[in-house]
Amino acid sequence: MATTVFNSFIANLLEGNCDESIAEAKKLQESGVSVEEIVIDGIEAAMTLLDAKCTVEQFNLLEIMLAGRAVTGVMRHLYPEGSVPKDSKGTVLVAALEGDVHDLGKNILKIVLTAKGYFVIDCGKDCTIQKIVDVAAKEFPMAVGISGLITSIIPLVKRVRGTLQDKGIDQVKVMAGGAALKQSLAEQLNVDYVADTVFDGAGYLDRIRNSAGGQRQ
Ligand code: B12
Repeated sequence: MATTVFNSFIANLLEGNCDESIAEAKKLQESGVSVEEIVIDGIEAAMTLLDAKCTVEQFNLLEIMLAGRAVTGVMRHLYPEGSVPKDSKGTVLVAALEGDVHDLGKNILKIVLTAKGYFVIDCGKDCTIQKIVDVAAKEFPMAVGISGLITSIIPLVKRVRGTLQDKGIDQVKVMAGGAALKQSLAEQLNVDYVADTVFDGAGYLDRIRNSAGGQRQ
């Protein structure tokens, strides 16, 4: 997809213009751009530019928060709550681990998985492994989705699956994603799958649902 199509959308996200960003997203949809492309080539690209803009010398928290609010507004437009299917394909826990306060990616994961038919329990950001274990012991999810934006949480990510298994919760798949984790291999993080995008993650869940037992990837 030619990036120029997204220029105005990205500019409005970066300016934190929520209404204008939603209007641009509508225009893109009307011109035939898919929701997936809007998320990957629009929202993710805008955040990468925001990253380049917010250097240590020029870190503007307000600017980042306003851009985050515009992203949330666009996601609510792309996936209105009424569009959620009634029958759940399975339960998925999502979390950002202790020490990681980034939650835009996790929230997008929650919205997209919900829209794709999964029942999502959001354990929040800065979430302990113990909390994930406690919730998993009660809810018997098919998978846990860890969103990681900061590399310092990698040692914690590596412990999630083993801790669940130690508690006898061994059927649950652990899936990782987010900018700090997606370059790693599943074996390096000790997880079952590393997703490049949220849609890739949803595809993995669909595949493990369809193959009884689900092969480890
Ligand atoms: C916005 C932002 C913030 C906001 C967060 C607001 C919020 N509510 O989330 C605020 C200002 C609070 C913040 C704070 C900090 N941040 Co910050 N932040 C960012 C920024 C600019 C964008 C992150 C983002 O939201 N991306 C957009 C989302 C949509 O992308 P995404 O998470 O990758 O998600 C997509 C996919 O990956 C996928 N996905 C995500 N998770 C998962 C999970 C699964 C299971 C699946 C299937 C898919 C999936 O779905 C999404 C759509 O496809 C990044 C730069 C960057 N380029 O990432 C820095 C960045 C992540 N931050 C960074 C840092 C260092 C910090 C701070 C420590 C800064 C400071 N010095 O105080 C603090 C505190 C961090 C902490 N303790 O957690 C560093 C991390 C460096 C590193 N490698 O560890 C980055 C990379 C900036 C940098 N280059 O230095 N930050």
